[in-house]
Amino acid sequence: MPGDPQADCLFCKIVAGDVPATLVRETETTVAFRDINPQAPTHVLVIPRVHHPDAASLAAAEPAIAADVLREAGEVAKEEKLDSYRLVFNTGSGAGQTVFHAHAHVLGGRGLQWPPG
Ligand code: D5M
Repeated sequence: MPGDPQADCLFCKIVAGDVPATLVRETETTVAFRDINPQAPTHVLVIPRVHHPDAASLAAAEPAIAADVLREAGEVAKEEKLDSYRLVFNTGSGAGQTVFHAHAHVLGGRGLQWPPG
């Protein structure tokens, strides 16, 4: 079923507690944890507990949970005291997506260039 945990998904394993992560926040529908390979002083990933391969698929299937991810990204930024920050949803391997479970990158704590690479 869409949304069900996938045995081969790293982020489903983090949701299940089978792979350790440095948790920042948790809600009924989302988990936020520090990126293992930070690209900025603050680099947190916000993921839905349900499995969908990317942000657009999540929004199409479960829009309320997509909204939860966005709200939680804002809460992370507030807790990390970020005046400015960037939300990134890499979608597809050509855009750098490596984990095919929807996630928002919350990046901040340094100047961020535009356009991104
Ligand atoms: O983002 C996937 C991100 O996931 C990437 O920035 C590394 C991060 N990552 C990979 N494994 C882990 C673990 N175990 N803990 C925390 N963060 C992790 P993408 O947009 O798919 O490239």
